[in-house]
Amino acid sequence: MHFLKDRGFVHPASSEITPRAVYEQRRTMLAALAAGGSGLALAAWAGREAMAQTPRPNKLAALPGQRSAVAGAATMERPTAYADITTYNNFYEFGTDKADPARAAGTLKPRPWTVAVEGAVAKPRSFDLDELLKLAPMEERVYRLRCVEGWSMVIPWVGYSLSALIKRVEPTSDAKFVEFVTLADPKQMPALGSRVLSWPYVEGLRMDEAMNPLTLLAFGLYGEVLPNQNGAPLRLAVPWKYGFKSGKSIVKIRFTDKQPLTSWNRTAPEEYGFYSNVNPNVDHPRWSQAKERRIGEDGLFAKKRATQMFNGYEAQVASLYAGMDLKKFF
Ligand SMILES: Nc1nc2c(c(=O)[nH]1)N[C@H]1C(S)=C(S)[C@@H](COP(=O)(O)O)O[C@H]1N2
Ligand SMILES: [Mo]
Repeated sequence: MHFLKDRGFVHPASSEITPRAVYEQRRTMLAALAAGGSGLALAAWAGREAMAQTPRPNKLAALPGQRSAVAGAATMERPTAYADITTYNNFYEFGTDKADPARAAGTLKPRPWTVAVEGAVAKPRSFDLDELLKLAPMEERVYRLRCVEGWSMVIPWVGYSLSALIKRVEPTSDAKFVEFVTLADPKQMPALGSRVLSWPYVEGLRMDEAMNPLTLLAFGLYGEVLPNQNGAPLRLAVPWKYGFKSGKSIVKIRFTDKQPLTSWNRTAPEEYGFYSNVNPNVDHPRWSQAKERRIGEDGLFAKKRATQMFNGYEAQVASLYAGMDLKKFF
């Protein structure tokens, strides 16, 4: 089969830290803070702790990643459980129920896989999955994911900045936007007959958004290759935008001079704009975006969390939108 289980792999990551060690580390840190430690040290420590809480679930092939140096790449929040991340999904090609993708995506074949990179670039070409896996060092990045529906998760991805791939193909001065086209194969995807969306699933970013170091080409999560339902073998993770901007199972990346017509924008233009930055002050026409339900915290007394501007990545990305009316460009 495509992905052999690989339990023998020696994974030298922080996942080997025992819960006990993590607990001791926390005590040390709190003591240091009480003694006047800096917020920066706390942030660095919390990031490390988040990584330490992400052991491999031992279900798929290992895909370790080194700690990322990208600012904002390690949220302090506790990662959502692997079981939740992999059973509560939006992947409409496999059905619209949250449980459908985990149930039905076994028919997706993530190998062999090629991604065509074309359009306004000096060096258009196709990349085989194995080439993509080796194109840049894999990093672990713990990102918040905020779905436009009002729920969120914290996902420890493995991947590298999309910019690494973009630089390889040398975009021309005509490249103002990037279009992402995902797989649409009725033999592998049972729900392509449904008309909830126009297929293939198309998404897009402005060139500077695509080049931002936070924009991640993800190949794995929790130290393993992506489960099919999360967009195997590669998908995007754009943490400051609503989840639907992060297309799963990408087969084509096209550079254009025009803003791409995305599937959601085509289906419901008054509800889903091109930018779709997470913004608690701009409501969806049919519901508020001020709060979110964190998956895994849905007990009887669980409080909703306040949604943060740019999903908490304001320091890293607000400058991309300086001077823009975010109510107009929603
Ligand atoms: N191809 C494709 N990509 C997709 C979707 C989809 O239906 N098809 N759903 C999007 C939405 S709405 C969200 S919230 C995220 C969910 O990603 P996850 O299931 O890995 O959490 O994937 C996005 N990418
Ligand atoms: Mo979503």
